[in-house]
Amino acid sequence: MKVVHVLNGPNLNLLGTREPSTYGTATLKDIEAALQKKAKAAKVKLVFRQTNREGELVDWIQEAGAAKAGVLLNAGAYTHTSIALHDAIRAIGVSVIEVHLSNVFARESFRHHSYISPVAKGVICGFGAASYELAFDALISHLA
Ligand code: CA2
Repeated sequence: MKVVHVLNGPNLNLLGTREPSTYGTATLKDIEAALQKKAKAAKVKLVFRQTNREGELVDWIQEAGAAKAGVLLNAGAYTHTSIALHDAIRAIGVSVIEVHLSNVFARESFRHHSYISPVAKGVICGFGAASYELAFDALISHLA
């Protein structure tokens, strides 16, 4: 059975409570429920996690590598700062798709650079909660 790990970084636990004009009204639970439904239909095991800690994301990326799982990663603001996440993705040799709710390129210039993109299979951003679903579909067809 294919396994997909969906890893979410800092502040994404606040989704649906603030800044709806930037991040939409769906909560992280709503996004997880939509993905679990798609995973069930695709007969994929889905692990969905969120943390505010950079090192925990590194641990989870390594775990995904050990499990040979595909990864959807929304690293939040660590996208723009973390060489540790870049190195972890490089090291594991499984496919990682970078996901963002917002179109980071239409926002402040400090969000235009990503340490994840050069080591990701691809990037999906700007479609709100649907970014996760689009990324899931892309990962499944890539893994097939
Ligand atoms: O658009 C995305 O998904 C981001 O990864 C979200 C990050 C941001 O730093 C990235 O540049 C783009 C921020 C997540 C914060 O989420 C919040 C949700 C609700 C209220 C406040 C923050």
